[in-house]
Amino acid sequence: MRSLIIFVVLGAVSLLLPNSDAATYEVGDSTGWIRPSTSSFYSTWASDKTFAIGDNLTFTFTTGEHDVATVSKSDYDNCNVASQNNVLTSGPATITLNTAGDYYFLCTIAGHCSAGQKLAISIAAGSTPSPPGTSPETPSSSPPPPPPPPPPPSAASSLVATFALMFMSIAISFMYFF
Ligand SMILES: [Cu+2]
Repeated sequence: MRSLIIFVVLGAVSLLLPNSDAATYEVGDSTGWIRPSTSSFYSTWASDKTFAIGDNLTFTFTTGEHDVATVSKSDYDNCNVASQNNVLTSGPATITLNTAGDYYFLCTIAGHCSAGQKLAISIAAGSTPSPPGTSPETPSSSPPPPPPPPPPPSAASSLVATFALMFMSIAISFMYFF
């Protein structure tokens, strides 16, 4: 039972700590942002990655040969490259993923999107924002950080209670399954 309590407390604490490992992804890795030879190239590239709030996407391309437009889902699905107004035309271009949700990008140069130069990614609502300038996360070998000071009697405390309750429920369901 003691380990269960530790599990619950650590779980609640870890949710409250800022996530300091914002990642920068090179879209397409060494291939960069090009008109790919297979139309599924960028969906394959994204398929094994989990993006979080605060992460950056860097699109590496030669200015004038490609661009990066942030578009709606329907424009993404239909490769509608006309009259896009959220277009980055200078390569390389970096986009910070500041909010949870779905992101759709494409190249507006004729024929490129339909050849597969398009990228859709998704950020889960539960992913933790990463404030800039924070130090790297402490190694797991070091002792766990002290619990945070008691929060003021505000919405924050009910948030903590919600997390604790959530983890307690998870812990209880674990007890039933194992
Ligand atoms: Cu292009």
